[in-house]
Amino acid sequence: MALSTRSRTVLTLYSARDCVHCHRIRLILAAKGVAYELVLVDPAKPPEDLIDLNPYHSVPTLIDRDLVLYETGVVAEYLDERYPHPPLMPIDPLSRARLRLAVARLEKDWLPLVEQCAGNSKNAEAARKRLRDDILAALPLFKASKFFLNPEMSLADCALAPLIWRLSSLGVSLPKEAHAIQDYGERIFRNPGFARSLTPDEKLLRD
Ligand SMILES: N[C@@H](CCC(=O)N[C@@H](CS)C(=O)NCC(=O)O)C(=O)O
Repeated sequence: MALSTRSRTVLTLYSARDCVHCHRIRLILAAKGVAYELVLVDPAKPPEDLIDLNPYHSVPTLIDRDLVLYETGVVAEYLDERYPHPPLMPIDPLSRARLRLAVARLEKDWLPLVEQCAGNSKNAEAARKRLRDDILAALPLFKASKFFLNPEMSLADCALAPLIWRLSSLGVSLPKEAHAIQDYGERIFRNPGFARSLTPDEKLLRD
């Protein structure tokens, strides 16, 4: 499926139908207007070609001619360097380090909770509470700048927005006082690139 006409398709992305990690990569590609072939797979039953390409059989997996990349952070940084416009990282080392640390914390603390929120078990309820509490504790950061820790959209937003998009479908509701977080999400969701980043299944996750 070609998502943009700005560049010829040379990339293939193996992606799940609903996955925060894959969504992060689709959002980066959409923000940069890069066309690619999207191969939707069931991560529980990876196809033979993905098994041959990636020792972990995981998605997202990106193919750029002879290069095969996996691990979402590696793919994200590669795409930002391979397609420098618009840049999704600031120029100065201090801001870059701050954003990288924010992404590392997201990957460690928040994104693993997404899978744990599924279902009605006590563990799922605990994961929803932890996600809600953690996000609310970060409210001042959402108020501090237009995008996350940065005046422009960055790789950190591409990691965070897929999570904010899913909150209500995960059963995590935020109080009215936290409208800065909803406002932050809306700023990204109303960008045409965001709509292009969604699979049909992900479109249904939010009204
Ligand atoms: N460490 C991986 C995690 C990505 C991940 O958890 N992907 C899931 C789909 S949402 C997956 O491929 N699971 C199947 C597997 O890992 O075998 C990354 O950063 O890319």
